[in-house]
Amino acid sequence: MSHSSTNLQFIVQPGGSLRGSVRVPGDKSISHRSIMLGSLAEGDTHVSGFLQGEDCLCTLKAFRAMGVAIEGPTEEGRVTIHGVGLHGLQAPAHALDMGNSGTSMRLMSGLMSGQAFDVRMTGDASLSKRPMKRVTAPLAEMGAVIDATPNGTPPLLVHGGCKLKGMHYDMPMASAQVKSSILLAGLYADGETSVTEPAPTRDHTERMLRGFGYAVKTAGNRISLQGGGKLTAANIDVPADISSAAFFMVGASIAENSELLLEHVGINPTRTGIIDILRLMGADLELLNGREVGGEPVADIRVRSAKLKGVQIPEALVPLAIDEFPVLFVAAAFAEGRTVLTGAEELRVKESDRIQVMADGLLACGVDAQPTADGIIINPGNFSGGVIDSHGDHRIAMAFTMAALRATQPVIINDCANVNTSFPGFVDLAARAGVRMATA
Ligand code: SPQ
Repeated sequence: MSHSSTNLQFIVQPGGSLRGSVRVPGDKSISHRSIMLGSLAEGDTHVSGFLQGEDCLCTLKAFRAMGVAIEGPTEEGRVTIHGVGLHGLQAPAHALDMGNSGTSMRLMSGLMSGQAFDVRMTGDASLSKRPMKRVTAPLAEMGAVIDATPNGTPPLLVHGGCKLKGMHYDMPMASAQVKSSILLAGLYADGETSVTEPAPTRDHTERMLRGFGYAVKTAGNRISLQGGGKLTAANIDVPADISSAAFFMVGASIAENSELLLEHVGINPTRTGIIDILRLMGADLELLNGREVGGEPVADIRVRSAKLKGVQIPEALVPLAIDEFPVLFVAAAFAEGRTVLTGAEELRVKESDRIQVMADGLLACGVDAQPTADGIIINPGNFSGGVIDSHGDHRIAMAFTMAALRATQPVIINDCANVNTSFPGFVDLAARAGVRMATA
């Protein structure tokens, strides 16, 4: 699956500008949740703009394997889910393969804890190294029984037939996946389940639960719900993923003579750290035609080339831009003055160790990048080009693709097949916008 052709290479020639209009594919976080809640709802859920990336397709196939009839996705991203209700899933005949997707594994751990049957969940080489104790430990406090490897990594065996009880969990790290996993288990628990988060994280689970008619209370940093309710089918229009748009925001900012319109981008305030940080760096970003689509704010974003400056990134913005740091480090490499990031140790447990892998890649291209325990220090200048190992991490591959726009030598990126996990069609879209790239 996602790691089968690890040798896909991006060969990106230096220079170019980004121009025209681009609509990047649908939001990954919202697409996952649309399948999960649509499957557990009563009635038919119609989704448009669904992300047909491998990660979301893993979630879709998992629910099909548990007896949910799902039509699509069509070429335009339409999916119809014939919901079976919160108690209508059936035991799958085989282990559920979550591929490269941390979101699938962690959110499903919560949901599967409430089922009557056992479920085994596996993942690829990268997912098999990611920490799962952050969800299995609090879920065990609720009464779930989940087996993992001695390191707390996948594969997981979630035992069925456990009686869950509601509880309060004070989250030690800012993680939307941990929050969502516990709240989704809470649907099956007796009484109230609540979490407090140390900093705001993406709130798509809470928004979508409410969209499906389930009461979720948010009071400051505390989010709570009562078990035993029901979900009612709803229609979901998935906006373009701001995490995918981010590559083009940075590309158009650093490449000379660029002017790019990014269409229909989700601008949920728990996701817009990339806009705030780029503006602090002096980027020219204009939000146009703001509107609300299916409970999520959306806008078109116009980006023009700008002279960027290095900044100390405010820690409060870190969880709001957590997936955008690989490409933000590229912006920093072409800015004037040093950029310092702290408070971002979570980057070390993503699809790769994004601090180390980005530092290695920047160094390979001639940039002074010093990794720290919880961040990085980037002294810009001297980006020539070079050979990058993406370590199978989609966001590393796409970040260095954009760096080539300002390189003086080609940028060759290895192990790029996993770009398909979040951004199918990236190569064609980037080439159409002005990136001089080919694959081998
Ligand atoms: O699904 P996965 O592999 O964890 O994907 C990533 C990504 O970069 O695409 C993280 F590596 O996004 C996460 C994100 O970092 C998606 C997510 C969600 O949909 O709830 C939440 C964030 O993770 P976390 O651990 O901070 O909760």
